[in-house]
Amino acid sequence: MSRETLHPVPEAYAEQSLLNEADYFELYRRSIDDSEGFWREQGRRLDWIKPYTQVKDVSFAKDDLHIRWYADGTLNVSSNCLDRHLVEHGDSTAILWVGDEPGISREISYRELHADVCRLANGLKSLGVRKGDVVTIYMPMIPEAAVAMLACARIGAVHSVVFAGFSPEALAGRMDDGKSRIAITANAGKRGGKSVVLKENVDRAVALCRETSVDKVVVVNYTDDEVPWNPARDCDYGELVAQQNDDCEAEEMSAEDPLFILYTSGSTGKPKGVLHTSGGYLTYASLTHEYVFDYRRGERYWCAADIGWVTGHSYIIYGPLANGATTVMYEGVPNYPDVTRVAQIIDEHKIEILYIAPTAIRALMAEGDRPTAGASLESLRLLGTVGEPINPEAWNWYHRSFGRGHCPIVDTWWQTETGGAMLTPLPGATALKPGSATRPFFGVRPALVDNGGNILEGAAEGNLVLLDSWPGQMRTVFGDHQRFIDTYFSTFEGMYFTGDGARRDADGYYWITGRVDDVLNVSGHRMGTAELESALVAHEAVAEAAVVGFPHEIKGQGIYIYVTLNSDREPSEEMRRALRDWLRSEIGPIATPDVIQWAPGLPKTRSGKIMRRILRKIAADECDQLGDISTLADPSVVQQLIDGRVALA
Ligand code: 6R9
Repeated sequence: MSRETLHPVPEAYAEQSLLNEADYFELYRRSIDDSEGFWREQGRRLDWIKPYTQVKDVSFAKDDLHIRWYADGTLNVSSNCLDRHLVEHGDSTAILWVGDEPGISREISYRELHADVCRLANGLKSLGVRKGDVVTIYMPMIPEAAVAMLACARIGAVHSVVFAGFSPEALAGRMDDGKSRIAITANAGKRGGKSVVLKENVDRAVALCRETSVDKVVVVNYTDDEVPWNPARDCDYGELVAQQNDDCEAEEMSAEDPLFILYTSGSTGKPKGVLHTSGGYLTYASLTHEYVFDYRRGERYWCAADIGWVTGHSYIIYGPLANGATTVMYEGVPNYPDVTRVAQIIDEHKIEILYIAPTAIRALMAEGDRPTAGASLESLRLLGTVGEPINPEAWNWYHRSFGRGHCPIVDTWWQTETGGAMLTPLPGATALKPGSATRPFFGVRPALVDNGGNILEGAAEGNLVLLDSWPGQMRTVFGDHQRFIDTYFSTFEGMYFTGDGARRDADGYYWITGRVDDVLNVSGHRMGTAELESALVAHEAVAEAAVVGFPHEIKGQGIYIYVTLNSDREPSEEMRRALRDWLRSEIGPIATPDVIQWAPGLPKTRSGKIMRRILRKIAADECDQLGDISTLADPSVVQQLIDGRVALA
């Protein structure tokens, strides 16, 4: 099937959606021609304590970079997600929590969630947490994780959620960077029938911290697991909230006060603390959630991400709750206890909208018809994907199996940095092409540029940039504003550089071709090759290492590692295992390499730069397409690497 197959907007959508195709074009034009007026209006979807008079104050110029939205307005994000729904919708379900084991679920109303958040907010205050403090959240997918995020927002503390799959070393690095003095965790988590160690990881991380001293660890005693306890530092979540009042006045925050930090990988060095602020971020998360999912109150909406990633922030927590939605929070994994789990959850809870990563779709697709055989899936009306390009085969399978051929699929392209969806279909307005994230959302001005920064017109392929700001844009790299400027605004003058490549077809549809920088996307998780390499060379046996991605059927990209050992070390299976374990402990299981190849030397230019292009070709088994290797300092290493690869296979 050609990837240009067009799926027109289904009739039911064209008639009943918030917007049809003509509406989209009209509103899009307005959002660009009168950006200030458009966003002035959209900001009103939130409740402001002091209404803004200023809307947009932005410059992308490298020497005058500033990004401010609604700057003189004040609000509280948690009030917008909770309090304002209480009068008319207090009893409707805010969070539908689905446990790891089948048959276990819980519905939490807006009223209950509000009370839980207030109690923890008061509890955090009693521990001395103040406005502007950074609170680390390292939690399983349980309702307390959402409560913790919202409680921070309520008192003006800045949360830094760290994915519970990260190692103590990675957690410590993030706590240090944020100078975080308090962590919220659970004794353990459950995922796919296994227990996940959390509190012990926090203990180890706290001991590793160099830049901060963590004086409080709040622990949800969620499972029966016994964990070591330090009475001077550890604090039982249940006891803490039991003593608290269930009302807590929300802190008045400026629109530009920080809401959260979320660490993400870049092409160089250690992970960056992406900082998002309050008013603009919530406006954008709420607006995109409503329009991208064509969301109506009362519908059950399931974003199957983890709160450790930005998708969980914007589309499990902030966007849906700002809109008074019922958001499903699932503790487990898509294939536990078996591959029918996702379909069973949809049927059991009559879920209308499913938003999930291509890697999960591909993993289920590998099981043929089994994941949806015998399921009704009658309640579903819309599907979505996020995190990586979806190949047309997986798109078609998703459409046919879960979508029963009639549910549209919104393929949403965005980034931790963008706060919300940027290129995306709107289900009532956009005819779909499998594999394309289609068109820009309101207020978004994408462009393609060549390597010299020249804007390409019409059908073209190039570097994806954004020409103007939108309210959900990140504001800085926490603690390192220069890195923010260098990373995003220095490659192409006056433009935000996404790090992605894309193609635009004759219909103006965008097709993301993947990262053009040294960032891998493994099962939708971002990983910098530099981060992996610096962890590898920190191992006592390693002299040098280079990491590249290669095409992987399920994960999208796999991790391929070339290692040169110190001269007194010998390659062996045992060494391979040791390096694999090392990466898992330095970063986490998501950094487990797929291939480790011993490299007597690496292909370098005369100036010492590793030519990754060559390493990528070898890893992809495209040794006949290496291109020009004459600029290498020692071209003979290439043949050694090719021979080494053959020996591996
Ligand atoms: C939301 C999220 C961002 C990177 C991004 C791009 C890739 C995300 C995509 C997609 C193709 C899509 N990406 N969505 N590529 N189509 N629909 O994933 O944020 O973890 O920061 O990753 O993911 O390469 O630059 P984040």
